Amino acid sequence: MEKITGEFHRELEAAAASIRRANAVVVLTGAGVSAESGLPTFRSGQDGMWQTEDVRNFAYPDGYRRNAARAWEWYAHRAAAAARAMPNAAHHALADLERRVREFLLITQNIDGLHQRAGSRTVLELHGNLLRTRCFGCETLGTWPEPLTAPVCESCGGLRRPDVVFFQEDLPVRAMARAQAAALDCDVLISVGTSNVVWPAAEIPQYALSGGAEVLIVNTEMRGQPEGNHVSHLHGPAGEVLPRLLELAWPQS
Ligand code: BV8
Ligand code: ZN
Repeated sequence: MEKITGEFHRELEAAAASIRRANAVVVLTGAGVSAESGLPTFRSGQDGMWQTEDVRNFAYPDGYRRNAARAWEWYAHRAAAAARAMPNAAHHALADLERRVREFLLITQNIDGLHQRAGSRTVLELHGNLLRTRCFGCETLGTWPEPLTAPVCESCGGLRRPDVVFFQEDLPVRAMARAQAAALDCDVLISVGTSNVVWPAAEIPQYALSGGAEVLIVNTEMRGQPEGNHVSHLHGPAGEVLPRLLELAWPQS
């Protein structure tokens, strides 16, 4: 984490006080929370996945259908990497936070399942879950086949895909409605490791601000992040900032 300057320490202390006082806390996470588990993010750093692979060919319905075999293999490798990855200190800190706060909701854009493996219980997956597969035709759910078979559905012969939300596909309606309502009602929203560019998830911090909440941004890069009187930027890797935040909020433990 950046050298703990006086200013940064004061920001952490103030953020910790907001969390300790809060009755309802909502957390919104993105790929940055899994970066310290070794999973590449989409748009940050040199490992940004979208920098290497053409997202248009794999993560859009038409692109996926056109490149089905390659796209299926790309997702199968990402699913295997997610299954091999271990939750990091940020995931564990968020599971700990859930146990300490009266009302808590973790909303994630991530599809790697690491929050659940770290013990988080109320997890809302806005973009689906990479560890499940689904059929474009009959919606039958499944898990990854090993070795890589062609993505053909055994039930209807349709095309199989990962059970994730592609671009130009709607997010699960009930999950999004629940996320917006929780953000409107919470006292503190903590945004962790998201570039805030993918809609409609990117509007969730705005719901929290319009509901009068404090918004804490935990990120290694603050460009493009919400700003304002009720927004605090906690600059640093989530795996270091979040445990520190909890230590300050509940020092005895
Ligand atoms: C939809 C699954 C209706 C697939 C994903 C309004 C305005 C502009 C655009 C749109 C709009 N409405 C709709 C759109 C289009 C589109 C969109 O938002 N496009 C953007 C890119 C311009 N949205 C959609 O299509 C959504 N659907 O709106 O349906 C519709 C119908 C028809 C036509 C149009 C619209 C669907 C969105 C879901 C897409 N699926 N993933 C897959 O993964 O393969 S999105 C993908 O991006 C991932 O799910 C990911 O979670 C998500 C967001 O990215 P982040 O998680 O933020 O990750 P990123 O790499 O960007 O950032 C990492 C951050 O971590 C950085 O800030 C970095 O600094 C930080 N970091 C790095 N290391 C650390 C760290 N922070 C802390 N600690 C560290 N160690
Ligand atoms: Zn099918």
